Amino acid sequence: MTAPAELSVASIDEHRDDEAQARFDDLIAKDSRIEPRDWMPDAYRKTLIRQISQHAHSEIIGMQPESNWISRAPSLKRKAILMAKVQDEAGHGLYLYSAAQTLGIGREEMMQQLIEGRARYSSIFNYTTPTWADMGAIGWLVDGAAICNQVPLCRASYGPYGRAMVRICKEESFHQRQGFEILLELMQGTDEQKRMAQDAVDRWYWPSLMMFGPPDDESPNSAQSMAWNIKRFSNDELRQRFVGMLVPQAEVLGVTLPDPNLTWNEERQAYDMSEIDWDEFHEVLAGRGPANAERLRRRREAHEDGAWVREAAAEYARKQAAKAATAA
Ligand code: BYC
Repeated sequence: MTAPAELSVASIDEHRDDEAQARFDDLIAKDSRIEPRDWMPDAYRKTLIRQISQHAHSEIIGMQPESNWISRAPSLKRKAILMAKVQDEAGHGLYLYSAAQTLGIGREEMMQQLIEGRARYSSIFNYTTPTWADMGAIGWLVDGAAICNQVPLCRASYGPYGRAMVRICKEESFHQRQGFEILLELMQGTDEQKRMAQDAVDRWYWPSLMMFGPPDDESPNSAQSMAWNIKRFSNDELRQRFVGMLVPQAEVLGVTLPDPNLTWNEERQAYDMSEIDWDEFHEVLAGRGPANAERLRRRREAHEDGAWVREAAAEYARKQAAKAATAA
């Protein structure tokens, strides 16, 4: 059927957009997946690029606080486990950069945004790791918070993101258990080891709660991301769930969670807790955390050190393509 003569090209395009939007809305309403081949609103694409690239950067920057301890881990076994964990984080970064690339952004562009300090990554990785117990606290608290936040993301409406999250979550559960086990061993050790474990928990507890993002009434992206089935629970809901998970685990470990107001509220069926220091959170986001400058400096250095690998890979790919073209 031909379009009536009086319809302009612009109105035909508008009609096509309306149809595409209706298809998109229908997929979201049915809780189905949006795939790279599907039409999607620009704002949905931008939101995903923002969240997935920030997530990828977090994984890559997140390698630093732990790799710092590989050479000093207390035994060969601990060294091997920590090396494997840090390698897993690199893998997570790569799945996530690949997922973001399906939305039309290049890897190089994302990397530039990161090393030029124009991209966000999780606030948690701007804290320092002065003792071995920090490896336990990162595994237990940071990976624990990551699992809480990321298990619902396995059902995110964007297919490549949700699928990447499935594997990432499996690996994160192992990471969380290894952190718990490091702390358990320290808590069964000497008084000094117990003090070291408690000190690490004291330093990482509040920053790990900040990983879930600002409170719901100050979270500009949540409502739209939830309407698009990217986020399934609000920042505060997940934070609350995380605290509920930690309390019994802290009892098993024998550590104290550093919040004097942490009490079970029978009526709400949830824990009451002290107010988080949001000024600290905003300082870290503004680049003024304890290790922001160091993390970016190290990332830039690693990027420059890796230039020859990227050049060699590109040259190899060029030669292979030339060979294939000659053969054809
Ligand atoms: N740190 O409207 P909101 C790991 C930003 S890696 C920094 O609530 P949204 C691991 C937020 O980006 C774990 N920035 O945002 C790796 C937004 O800024 P813009 C990383 C934060 O997106 C190695 C603004 O604040 N996990 O586990 O709806 C070793 C307003 O926030 C933070 C992920 O990336 C923060 N903590 O919700 C070990 C999970 N919080 O972009 C472990 C995926 C908020 O508007 N991401 N901001 O300028 C998410 O689930 C969501 O993006 C968030 C924030 C819950 C983090």
